[in-house]
Amino acid sequence: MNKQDILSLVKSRNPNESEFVQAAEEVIVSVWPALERNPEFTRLRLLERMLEPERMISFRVTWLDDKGSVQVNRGYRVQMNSAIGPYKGGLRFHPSVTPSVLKFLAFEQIFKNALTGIPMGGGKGGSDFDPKGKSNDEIMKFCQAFMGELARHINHRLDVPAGDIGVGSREIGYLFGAYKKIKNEFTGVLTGKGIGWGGSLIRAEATGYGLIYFAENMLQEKKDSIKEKTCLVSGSGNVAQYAIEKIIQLGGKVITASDSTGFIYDEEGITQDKLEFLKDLKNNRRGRIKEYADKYKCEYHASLEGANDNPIWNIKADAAFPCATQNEINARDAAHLVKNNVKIVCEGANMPTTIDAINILIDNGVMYSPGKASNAGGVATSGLEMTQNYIGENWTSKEVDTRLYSIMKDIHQTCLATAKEYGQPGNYLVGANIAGFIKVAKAMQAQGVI
Ligand code: NDP
Ligand code: 2IT
Repeated sequence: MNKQDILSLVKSRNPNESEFVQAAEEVIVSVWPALERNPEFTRLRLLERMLEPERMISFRVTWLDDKGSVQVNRGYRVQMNSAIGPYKGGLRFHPSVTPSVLKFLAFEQIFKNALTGIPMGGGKGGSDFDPKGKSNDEIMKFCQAFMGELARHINHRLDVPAGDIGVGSREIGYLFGAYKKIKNEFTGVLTGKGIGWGGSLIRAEATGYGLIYFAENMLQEKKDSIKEKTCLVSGSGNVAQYAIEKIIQLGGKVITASDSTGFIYDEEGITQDKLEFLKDLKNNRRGRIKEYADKYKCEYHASLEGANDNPIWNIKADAAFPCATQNEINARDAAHLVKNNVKIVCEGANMPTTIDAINILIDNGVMYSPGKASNAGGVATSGLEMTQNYIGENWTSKEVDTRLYSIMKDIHQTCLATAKEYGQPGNYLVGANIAGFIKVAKAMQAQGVI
């Protein structure tokens, strides 16, 4: 089979799954040189095997809302690949969740987890449940109903979920409590737990901090740094908040943040005080980002229904960090970034850039890194949380942060070295995909046809 045959097979096997096909195409095209160098990988059909979930669970979640009405949602867990360790990956609660979205996320997670150097396989799960506008009690009842089924399919040595969009520390608490009650055991079956009951310091910060550590490493390659750079950040959730915090700490200036209703443009820059307001707004009061613009008297732009570009990416800056969701940078947005001389686009979200947009960035010399490399700090620190749970220790913030920094540095080096080895120096997409793929492929090869 050539790469077109594999892509056609993926399309015909997964009809109407555009997100999964997109993630698959990106990987198939970029790892192809590795298959050409290793005919055994092709004979064993390793890439085709990786494209098929080992197991996919779909279940009904029924719960009672505050009015006493019955609500029905769909829950899922995609157990994608366990060649190098237990399934590991987040849970997403958002109305846009479909099998296609979770399969793309689980597929990317295989390679991301391999890059961390920690033994973790790939998985992802979630529900089409919309947490927006729900009371705390409703969130708890939903989490309990969801875990009522998921608990049968996970444990700390088999599959360890964590947070993602719509699942933060509050939801992990309710999910963990439900699991413990059902199974009558206290184990590290979820990561992102609270400090004091098995959680790791720095896990909340890890994805955003790790992203900026990665960007700093990329910039160092050009004898440059984040200091004094003007930065665009999208999103205002977990990843965006801590990306902004680390940029501030390193002397950069962040001028945007967004949510699903619009974005703010704060020309003066988001300071630590303003960030604390944003954290409280999003994590506790669960309000809209417009409140930031009202308080600090800066520009606010509401999202335009049906718009074919995203105006946040047309603001003049040196660096861009998409930290909201998939496909938030399309070809037109990429053209705007190029026109404005943006030097670096580093993905905090998973697959925020379309394939056309990635090509435009790379062809125009913008430094670009795929989420599976630059956002791996979150899952890597989840791996550190699992290790602490297994050995019964709690490491200090400094210890975890030092490990996180060194993991991001190693991933950066691995990407660069692999890209060079395959004749595409500086191409982080090729480096990340091939390095992750080879690690998993070798494990599958050693474990036989299963
Ligand atoms: P959160 O739920 O904390 O925040 C998500 C943010 O993105 C919110 O500001 C949300 O706005 C916005 N958003 C979500 N969906 C959309 C949409 N369809 N259109 C526009 N804006 C949207 O999630 P995280 O910060 O955890 O996740 C953000 C991204 O990072 C995701 O791609 C996730 O997969 C990825 N990621 C997360 C990791 C983690 O450890 N949490 C690790 C690695 C990657 P609103 O408030 O209006 O919903
Ligand atoms: O996309 C991701 O890497 C995450 N949502 C974090 C997964 C994890 O298990 O910590």
